Amino acid sequence: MNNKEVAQLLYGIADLLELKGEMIFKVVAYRRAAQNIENFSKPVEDLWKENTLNTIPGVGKGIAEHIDEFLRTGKSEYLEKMKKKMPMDFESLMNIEGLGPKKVKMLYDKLKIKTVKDLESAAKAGKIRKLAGMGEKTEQNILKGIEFSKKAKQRMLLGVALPMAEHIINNLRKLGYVHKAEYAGSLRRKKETIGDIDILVTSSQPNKVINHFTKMPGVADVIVKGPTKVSVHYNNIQVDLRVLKENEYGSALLYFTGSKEHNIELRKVAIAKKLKLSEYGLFRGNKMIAGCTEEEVYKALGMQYIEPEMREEHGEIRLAQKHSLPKIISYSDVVADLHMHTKWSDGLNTIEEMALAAKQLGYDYICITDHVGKLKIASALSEKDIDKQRKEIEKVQDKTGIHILHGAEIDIRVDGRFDVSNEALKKFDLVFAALHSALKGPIERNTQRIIKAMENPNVDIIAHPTGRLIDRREGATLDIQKIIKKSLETNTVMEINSQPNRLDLNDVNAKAALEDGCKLVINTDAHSADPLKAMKLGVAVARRAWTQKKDILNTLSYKEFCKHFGISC
Ligand code: DGT
Ligand code: CA
Ligand code: CA
Repeated sequence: MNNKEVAQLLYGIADLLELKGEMIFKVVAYRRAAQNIENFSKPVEDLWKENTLNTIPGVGKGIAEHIDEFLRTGKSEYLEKMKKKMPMDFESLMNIEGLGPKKVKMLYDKLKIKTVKDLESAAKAGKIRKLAGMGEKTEQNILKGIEFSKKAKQRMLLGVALPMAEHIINNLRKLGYVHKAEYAGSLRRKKETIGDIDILVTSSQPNKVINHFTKMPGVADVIVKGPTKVSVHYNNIQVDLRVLKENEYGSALLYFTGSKEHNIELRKVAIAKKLKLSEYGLFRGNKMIAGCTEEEVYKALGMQYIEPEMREEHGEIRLAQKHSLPKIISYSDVVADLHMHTKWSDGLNTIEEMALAAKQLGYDYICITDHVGKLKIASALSEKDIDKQRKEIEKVQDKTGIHILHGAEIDIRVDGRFDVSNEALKKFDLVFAALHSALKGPIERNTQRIIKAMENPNVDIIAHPTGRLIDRREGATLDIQKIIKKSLETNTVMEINSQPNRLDLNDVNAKAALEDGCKLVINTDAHSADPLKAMKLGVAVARRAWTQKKDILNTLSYKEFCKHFGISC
């Protein structure tokens, strides 16, 4: 069980307690413990084995007992009992955005709504708007939420699928009878969500590979099995494994990486050269002329190698034929992480712990950006603590030897103003502004909120510009062209946020910004040490947007970076 699963258990208990009408302090205690576990830098399972669960903030004896049972047995009697007593399909209803325990209870009490289907019919019949505190807009949002959850359920986040696929290929590569192993498909193209995982290996003993694979821990059931191909369910996602011969590995990797649209265009290029391209190789008549590696196939087609993240048939083939593809940013080009939180606001680690973790990842400099202002849910710092925090940052910088900038993340209110004074903002090296609430407002208002923030000379960066959460909410609709224009005019930079369910800006918006000449930054927004490792997800988005190293400001050296933002260092 990972930390997320344990946190999910406690969130579930908190929701049910709230629905039952338990005292609010009890509900809050469970949620706080869940949040801390989610962000905790060590696996809860390790602490459990060491008998030190109580070192996690907010985990007392009672909560530790629930975790113990859950880790021992894989479930919680307490939670199951409570669930059984609920008259409605509580879990599915809670998954609809905008519905919390209170609303679920009211919907049952007043309209006898038990399932998402009941909810959909009631909303469509206009019954929900008549309830106290609901209104027509809530009803519309519920319908949108139902649609969204239907779509979201079918795909998995890149950040969740990637470690699973890496685990599988590392396992397969260790087998003596497996030569090459790689993941293909949308995962290799690093799309933000993944339908299924495609794995390719080479081996002269396909039977043995397939038998080994179907017995791997995590494989729930085998969907179809053939001599060189098998599909299984692995931790809630389908995994297709194909075993290939050495000489066809490149053409198969090319084919199964896709995208389908890219493949179709490549095949046309082959046909124009009187060749035939398939997953089995590139052929002239019956003679195979390439297939062992992707590089040799592209070369034989008279073009440059195309990075997987660019294979979406967005003009990359034409450029590769002219040998004028841009050189996109590589996963090791980023030398700093500029957006992270510490115990000073809603983070879980100290400044020193974050600095040491960043140093270990090889960064030259970082920026600490705790929430500042009045945002309660983020335990924001008040203005009077800014100088104190700066002193600590200076101390940690001396001690750890990594450059640390003093930043802040501030909330853009509905009226576009901040709850922090300009005098206070001037104290920071970097100021990030971001939307955190009222994202459903009209496009004009949300666009204006960002524009107003950009116009403030103290604001340097707009964090996670749309505020979307891929699996939970759509985010603000924005007039991205207007925002791009303002970004150039005011030199305010937009962020690609690497949190697995944010990836915001997304690939499309990032590409639009770059094409107009904007610079961007890529950050993790980590709330504890471990999520600092998510940087590669943001870089993946940047690569899908055809970003070059020069477009990303946190590839600059510390000196050059400070010069760009006018920071004295
Ligand atoms: P996903 O799994 O929905 O996130 O997206 P993909 O791109 O991984 O799609 P998937 O798993 O159905 O197929 C893997 C690759 O195989 C796909 O990217 C391209 C190739 N492929 C699949 N079906 C076709 C097809 O009908 N025509 C062509 N040209 N290629 C295909
Ligand atoms: Ca796939
Ligand atoms: Ca597939």
